[in-house]
Amino acid sequence: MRQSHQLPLVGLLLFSLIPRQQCEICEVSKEYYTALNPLISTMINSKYTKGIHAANVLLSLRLGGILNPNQEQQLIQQINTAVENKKPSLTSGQLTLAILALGACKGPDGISINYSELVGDLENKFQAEIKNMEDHDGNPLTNYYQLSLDILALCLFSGNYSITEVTKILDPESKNYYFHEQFSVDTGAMAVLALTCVKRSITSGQNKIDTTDLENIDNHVESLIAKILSQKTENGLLGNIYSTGEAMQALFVSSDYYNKSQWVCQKTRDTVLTEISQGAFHMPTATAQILPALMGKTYLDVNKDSSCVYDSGNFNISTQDPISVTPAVSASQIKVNYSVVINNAKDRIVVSVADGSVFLDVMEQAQKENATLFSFTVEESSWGPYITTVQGIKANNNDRTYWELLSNGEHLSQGVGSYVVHAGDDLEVRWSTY
Ligand code: B12
Ligand SMILES: *[C@@H]1O[C@H](CO)[C@@H](O)[C@H](O)[C@H]1NC(C)=O
Ligand SMILES: *[C@@H]1O[C@H](CO)[C@@H](O)[C@H](O)[C@H]1NC(C)=O
Ligand SMILES: *[C@@H]1O[C@H](CO)[C@@H](O)[C@H](O)[C@H]1NC(C)=O
Ligand SMILES: *[C@@H]1O[C@H](CO)[C@@H](O)[C@H](O)[C@H]1NC(C)=O
Ligand SMILES: *[C@@H]1O[C@H](CO)[C@@H](O)[C@H](O)[C@H]1NC(C)=O
Ligand SMILES: *[C@@H]1O[C@H](CO)[C@@H](O)[C@H](O)[C@H]1NC(C)=O
Repeated sequence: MRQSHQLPLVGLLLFSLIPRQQCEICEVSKEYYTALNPLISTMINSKYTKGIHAANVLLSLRLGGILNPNQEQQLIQQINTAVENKKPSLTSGQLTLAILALGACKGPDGISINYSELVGDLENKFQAEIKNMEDHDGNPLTNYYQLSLDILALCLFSGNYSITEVTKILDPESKNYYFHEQFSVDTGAMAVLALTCVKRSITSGQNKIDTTDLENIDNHVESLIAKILSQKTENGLLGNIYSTGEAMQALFVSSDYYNKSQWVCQKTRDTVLTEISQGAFHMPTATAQILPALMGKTYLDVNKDSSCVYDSGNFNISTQDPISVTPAVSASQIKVNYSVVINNAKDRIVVSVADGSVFLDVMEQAQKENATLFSFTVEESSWGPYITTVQGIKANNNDRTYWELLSNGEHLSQGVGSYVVHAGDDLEVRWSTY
C-alpha cells in the first residue's frame, strides 16, 4: 500500500516517445508495453489478488492478452474456489466480475465452469437488488455501479432480463448516480457500457426491436456521456484518476454521442501515463481498471466464444518486481490530529505515528489509546480495507450511510490503507449520508 519506490520517468518516457498524431484509437503503442510490466506484476503478485478479488485482475489481463496459460490458471483457480465456497455471500457485482473474468475468452482447456448455472444465480441476485430498491426507497442492496455490471453480464452471457425494466432503472436522473450530489463518473461509465451492450443486442436482432426502448437507451447514453464529459478536468482526467479508465471505455464505445472537439483522448491518456509514473496505481484493482483502456479494450470485448490471446513476448512479468507495497521504514515520528465526527459531536485525539504511515495506522494507534472512543472495524475489499463500523455505528446501504474519510476538511480519493498521512494533518472519519 505504501510505496518504497515509484516508477520515475517510465511514464514520462512513454509519454514523450509515443508519436502523437498516430494514435487515433488512443492506446499505448506496442513498443512501450514493457514499461507496463511493473503494473502487471502488481496485479498478479499482490496480496489483494486473492479469492474473488482476483476477478477484476483476470478480466483485465485477459482483455489485454497479457498472461501465459500457467499464470492464467492460478487466477482462475482463485476465482473458482471463491465462487464455489462463497457464492451465496457474494454481492451481485462480485459474481458478475467472476462471470466476466472466467468467460472473457475461451481458454486452452475450454470452459471449466457451468455458465448457465452462474448466470442463473446472477439473475436471482439482480432481482434481489431490484426488490431491495422497491422496499428501501430506491436504494439497491449494493449500488448502481454493480447493477450496471450485472446488466452488462446478463447481456453478454444471454441471461434473462427485461430491456424495458433495465432501461427504466438506468435512467440518468436516478439519485443512485450521485454521491453527495456529485455525479459518479465510474458509475455513469459502467451504465454506458451496459446500455451499449443492450442496444447492440437489439440492433443485431438478438432481441426483438422495440423503438421506445431503443429511443430511451439512446437518450440515456447521450445524457450520461454529457455528464461524464462535464467532469473532465483541465488535464484531461474524467472524474478523478481512478474513474478515468472506465470513463475512457465508455467514451470509446459511444463516439456517436459526442463531438471530437469535446474529448481529446490523447491528452487523457498522457495524463494517466504521467500518474502511473508517479505511483498512483499501486492497488491491483486500480491497475485492473485502467489497463484495458490503455490497450484500446473495453468490457464489451468480453466474448466467451473467442479464443484467449496469450502474451507472445511483449511482457516479462515473472522477472519483474511488483511495485513495492512494503512500508518505508522510518525511525522518525510525526504527529497528526485524528477525530471521529458524528453529527455535531467530535472526539479528537493527537497521535504519533512513524513517518510514512497510512490513515489506518493512525486509527489503530488511536484505538490503542482509547478503545471506547476510537474502536472501529474494517472489511477487506478489492480496494483494500474498507471502514464499516466506528464507535459501534455501522454503515448501511439502505440508509445511504457510510464512514467518510477526510483530511484537512477535504474528501479523500483513497482509502485508509493507501492514504499516506503528513505531519499536522487533520484527519477525520465522519458519519455521512451519500
Ligand atoms: C459504490 C462506491 C462507494 C459506496 C460504497 C457503498 C455502496 N453503496 O456500495 C460509498 C459511496 C459509500 C463509497 C465510499 C468510499 N469510496 Co467508493 N466507490 C464506489 C464505486 C462507485 C463502486 C464500488 C463497487 O461496488 N465495485 C464493484 C464491487 C464488485 O467491487 P467490491 O470491491 O466488492 O466493492 C466494494 C468496495 O469497493 C467498497 N468500497 C467502495 N468504495 C471504496 C473505497 C475504498 C478505498 C475501499 C477500500 C473500499 C470501497 O464498497 C463496495 C461495495 O461493497 C467505486 C468505483 C470503482 N471504480 O470501483 C468507488 C471507489 C472504489 N471509491 C473510492 C473512494 C475513495 C471511497 C472513499 C474512501 C471516499 C471517502 N473519502 O470517504 C469511501 C470509503 C471510506 C471507507 N469507509 O473506508 C475510490 C477508491 C480510489 C482508491 N484509489 O482507493 C473509487 C475508485 C472512486 C473513485 N474514482 O475515486 N464508495
Ligand atoms: C449447467 O447447469 C444447468 C442448470 O443448473 C444444467 O441444466 C446443465 O445440465 C449444466 N450443464 C453442465 C454441462 O453441467
Ligand atoms: C425473465 O425475466 C422477466 C422479468 O425480469 C420475468 O418476468 C420472466 O418470468 C423471466 N423468464 C424466465 C424464463 O425466467
Ligand atoms: C456536435 O456538433 C454539431 C455541429 O456543430 C452540433 O449540432 C451537435 O449538437 C454537437 N453534438 C454534441 C453532442 O455536442
Ligand atoms: C525479459 O527479461 C529478461 C531478463 O531480465 C531479459 O533478458 C529480456 O530481454 C526481457 N524481455 C523483454 C521482452 O522485456
Ligand atoms: C476514553 O475517553 C473517555 C471520554 O473522554 C474517558 O471517559 C475514558 O476514560 C477514556 N478511556 C481511556 C482508556 O483513556
Ligand atoms: C491539532 O488541531 C489543533 C486545533 O485545530 C491545532 O491547534 C494543533 O496544532 C493540531 N495538532 C497537530 C499535531 O496537528
